[in-house]
Amino acid sequence: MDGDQRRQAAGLGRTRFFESFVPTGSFREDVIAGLSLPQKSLPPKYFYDANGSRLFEAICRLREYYPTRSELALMRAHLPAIARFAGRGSTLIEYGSGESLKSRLLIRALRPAAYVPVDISEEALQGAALRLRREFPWLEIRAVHGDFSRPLKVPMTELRGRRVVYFPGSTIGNFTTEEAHAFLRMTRGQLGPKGAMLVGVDLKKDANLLHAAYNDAKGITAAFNLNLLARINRELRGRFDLRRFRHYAFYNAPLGRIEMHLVSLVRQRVDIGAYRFAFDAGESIHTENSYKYSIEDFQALAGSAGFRGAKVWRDPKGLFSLHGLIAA
Ligand code: SAH
Ligand code: AVI
Repeated sequence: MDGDQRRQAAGLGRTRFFESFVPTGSFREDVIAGLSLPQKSLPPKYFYDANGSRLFEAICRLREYYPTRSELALMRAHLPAIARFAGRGSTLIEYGSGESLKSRLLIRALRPAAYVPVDISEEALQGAALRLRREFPWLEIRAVHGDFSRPLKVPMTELRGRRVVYFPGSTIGNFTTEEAHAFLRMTRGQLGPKGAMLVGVDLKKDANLLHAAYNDAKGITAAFNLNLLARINRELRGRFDLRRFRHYAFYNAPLGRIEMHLVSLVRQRVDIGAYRFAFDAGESIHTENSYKYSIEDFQALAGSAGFRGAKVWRDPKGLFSLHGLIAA
């Protein structure tokens, strides 16, 4: 989005933008800290700069990446029941809204009093808000640029109706179990006693299907993973040579998660500003986990965070689930 479009977006009648606290220094600090660990690792939230968000949108349209298609099929198949559960006229808060693709279906069915998309990617958030504004001119939109892995202020004053938190895409799978628990507890507090939550959760399945979804033939997932190094080069004066790293993703069955890594193809040193990091040939940077749940495991996790699983919907092929949670 260029400057003109941005100004246009900021001035859109019922659309308002809010800056939550996204500390600018933390990218550098997290990268230096993560690359200093014995198993080098980087937080997946840093995938999503403008380029990373575009690559993720391309992943969602890949033949091999079944989660988006499955969740959309699930929503279409069960929309009336999902809408009854969430309730018309509520305030719909979406964490990790990205391009707000699935939310369109909900917005049409719920006619919420307001829609509050929250995302770390300013570009994705602004682009989505512009498109939603055109499609739903009656809708009050409060777009929040912020990081939901930290305590986050959501502008809720004067908002009417029941609060419904929507967390689709199995973004919850990118958290460890402890992080997912903390996140669910935070949202439980925001909802109040009458609120509800809708969480999209990817299910355990044949490891070959999982493997294909994270190792697509066109190499878009590889480009998405490698963009993290390109981002470090762009923003932190990094000197990664992307040709010397390779995307590696596999299903870690005992831990029930896809792991994404960037593997150094040679022994090398890489400078990032004033810091220098050594890599052995074959050494990796762990960039993402994507946990896959059984229905029972996820319900138990939600239960431990103060929710009761009131409804579960699955797509026709049984690949993906949507959980309707209410306060226990
Ligand atoms: N909800 C969409 C997008 C899922 S991708 C869907 O279901 O298709 C994950 C989204 O979460 C991205 O848009 C990314 O920018 C955002 N995100 C990831 N980590 C985040 C964080 N810590 N805080 C806020 N947004 C985050
Ligand atoms: C956003 N998140 C749920 C995606 C996932 O499947 O874990 C991110 C992704 N990583 C590789 N492909 C897609």
